Amino acid sequence: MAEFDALKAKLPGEDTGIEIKHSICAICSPAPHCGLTCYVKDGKVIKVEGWDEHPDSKGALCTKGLSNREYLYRKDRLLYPMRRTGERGEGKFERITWEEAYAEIAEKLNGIKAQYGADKVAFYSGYNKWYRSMLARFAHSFGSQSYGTEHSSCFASGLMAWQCATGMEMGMNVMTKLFIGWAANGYYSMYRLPKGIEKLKKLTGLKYIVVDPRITPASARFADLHLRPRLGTDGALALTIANQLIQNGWIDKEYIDKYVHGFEQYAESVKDYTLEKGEELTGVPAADIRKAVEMIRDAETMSISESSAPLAHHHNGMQNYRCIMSLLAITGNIGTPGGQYPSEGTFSERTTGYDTHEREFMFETYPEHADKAVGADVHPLWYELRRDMQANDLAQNILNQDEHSIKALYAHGMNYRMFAEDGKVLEAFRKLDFFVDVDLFMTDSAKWADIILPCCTSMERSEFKGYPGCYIMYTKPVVEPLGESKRDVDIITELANVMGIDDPVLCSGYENAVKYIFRDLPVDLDEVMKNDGFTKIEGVGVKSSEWYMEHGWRTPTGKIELYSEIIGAHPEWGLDPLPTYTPPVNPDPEKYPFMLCSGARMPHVIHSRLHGSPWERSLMPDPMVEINPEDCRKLGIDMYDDVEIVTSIGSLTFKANPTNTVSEGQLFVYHGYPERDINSIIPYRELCDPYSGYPAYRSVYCNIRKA
Ligand SMILES: Nc1nc2c(c(=O)[nH]1)N[C@H]1C(S)=C(S)[C@@H](COP(=O)(O)OP(=O)(O)OC[C@H]3O[C@@H](n4cnc5c(=O)[nH]c(N)nc54)[C@H](O)[C@@H]3O)O[C@H]1N2
Ligand SMILES: Nc1nc2c(c(=O)[nH]1)N[C@H]1C(S)=C(S)[C@@H](COP(=O)(O)OP(=O)(O)OC[C@H]3O[C@@H](n4cnc5c(=O)[nH]c(N)nc54)[C@H](O)[C@@H]3O)O[C@H]1N2
Ligand SMILES: [Mo]
Repeated sequence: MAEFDALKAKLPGEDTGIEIKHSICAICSPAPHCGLTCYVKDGKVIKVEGWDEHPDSKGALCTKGLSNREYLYRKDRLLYPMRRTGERGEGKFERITWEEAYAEIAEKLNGIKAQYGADKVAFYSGYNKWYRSMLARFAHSFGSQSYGTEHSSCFASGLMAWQCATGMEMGMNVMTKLFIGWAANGYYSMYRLPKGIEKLKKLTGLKYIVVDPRITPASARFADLHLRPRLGTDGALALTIANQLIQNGWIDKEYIDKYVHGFEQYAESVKDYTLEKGEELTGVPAADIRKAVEMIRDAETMSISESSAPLAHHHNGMQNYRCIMSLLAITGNIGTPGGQYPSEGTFSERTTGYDTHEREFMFETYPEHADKAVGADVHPLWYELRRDMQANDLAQNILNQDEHSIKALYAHGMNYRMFAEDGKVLEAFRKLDFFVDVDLFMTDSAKWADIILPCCTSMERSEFKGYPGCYIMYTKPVVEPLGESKRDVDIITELANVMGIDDPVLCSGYENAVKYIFRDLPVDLDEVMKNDGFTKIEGVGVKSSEWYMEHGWRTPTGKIELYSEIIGAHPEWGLDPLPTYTPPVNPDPEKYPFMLCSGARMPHVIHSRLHGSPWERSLMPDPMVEINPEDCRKLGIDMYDDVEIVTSIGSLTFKANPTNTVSEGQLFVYHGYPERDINSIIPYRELCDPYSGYPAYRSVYCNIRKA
């Protein structure tokens, strides 16, 4: 009886046969990657909870993390390599061996290389980050610049803004006196951050401004001031604040003279942004803008959060960041104590506190003389700063069917529904000579592949994982990989070997590649691999902001550039070297009086991934549109009515969710529901950001009516 109870209670021990093992959650971005405690019995995970000793997450786990067991055992997990037997997209496949799969891929990709050139093969990675340095090097060593990732829509736009300003990438600082959560609702998208902020508010009297069109848990719980601009108008708001600060002399003149480039031109360019004009452009009452200006004036130090998506997903996306960052520059808050410290991802897209040779590893075999990466012609600033393919341009490149068109696509985690106007992506898939997709699940995108390869989850593999505070860990599988699934990195290595790629470092495999990347660090990775927990690398560090302030930033002028010399050197790009504002594009204001934001985060799902987990799906089963009750009244819409959203390229039906959290004239819809694919009605090219190439997922003019 006692034994029975212990088993039912899932207690670990010899009597129950339940073992405790540790891993990390890789369902969301590399920033959290929270620690998992897995209860394992008979080779199966039977329960998952937070890992208390994890140095970063310290036992915390969100709804998504708690569903790792469901995720691992999802019914549509891919278990074997497969070859397509039916039409593309039809979903008919036959099981093949790994040897057959590799041989066929090698023959096809090497054949395309011989006939059209290596640069006619594109390499793509979806959201997942851990194998990316291997995939990038694989693409480059094969001879193609066209390696691209979900960064084509996420995170990198902000990095580009910081690159223009300082040559470094982003980094925020909550140990400040005034924090602006600009498009930030961590309660849904970064669940550990708000707890820290709540604490700091109590301990240090931190002042907090939220800039968000909606009322959110963040605005309700800790905003001292909540500014609610209309979607996509943040640039105008920032420039209005800047002009007030300049006109009133509430700026740091000494800092500007010493460290900032282009202030005179900048001040001239913002001088028409009066409070009245700011209110007209953004919808934020002039008195509220004035309040924000005074809070900035009174704050000793200031830092601003770095949204990776909501500011970027607009026609003025990258410029929105630059406008916002300019507030830090003119108030002396970049690289100074309490202000914002630009920093860089040093390993697997995390700022770990130690430098590695990762970027060198990814780019030392870059084929400079190959055809430029896809998108370089349409989005030259993207190419200049990132050197990757702008994946949003891939579909059009293929559909052009000219001498620059990509013929084959090799992808890890392709989800066509992440792209705006994604019907075009399917059209492009149809035109490809060859398409390989590596995924965990039989996704709707995998169904279009010629060969599908099964990879495994974080719980079934080993990987090196770095955390801030100079930590490194080598995780251990808690269970055997399901079926014949393998680690992404082993698939890349084994394929590179079969293909005969002339790159001994890549072909020697992941563990050796990471040793190469870590070669100058005082740490023995063989020891790290033996260790079950974390290793702290002692006596290491990266160049500090103080160092850059003294020796100059990595910009053409060595200063913090309000006027970007990189953009200024290329008038043919038609881009503005100064941070400027242009409103979202409305193809027909009569027809499209509403503004749609698609994609603000839901706490329990992430993109395409968890809609297939019954647990998570049950929390918000129906695709809904949030709409202001006053708009509902005017349109005769009730709670849960079917309503149709119409854009310039199509229409889709959702359930109405009237709520005062959104303002009149604005609609919020969530992406990721396969049966209501909002990206199928979001136009790409005419709305996108010309600087970054990002789609304007969050400022789409549209109409709404009762269905
Ligand atoms: N309308 C709208 N669209 C958006 C956004 C929005 O806000 N609104 N947001 C954009 C943003 S910010 C992002 S980041 C993108 C994200 O979009 P995607 O990158 O498409 O994200 P996911 O659907 O999470 O993951 C892609 C695929 O990776 C697979 N996968 C998971 N783990 C692994 C693994 O370890 N290895 C391999 N090989 N595959 C794996 C998943 O099963 C899935 O099929 O969407 C963008 N699209
Ligand atoms: N639970 C969960 N967590 C996630 C994800 C997920 O899908 N689910 N996705 C991950 C990914 S890929 C990303 S990129 C991040 C994104 O995470 P965040 O950058 O936090 O993005 P969101 O939650 O989409 O948006 C934050 C807030 O911005 C507001 N917003 C929308 N448009 C605008 C605008 O034009 N101006 C202003 N000022 N505010 C605006 C929204 O109302 C929302 O409340 O989250 C990551 N974390
Ligand atoms: Mo993202």
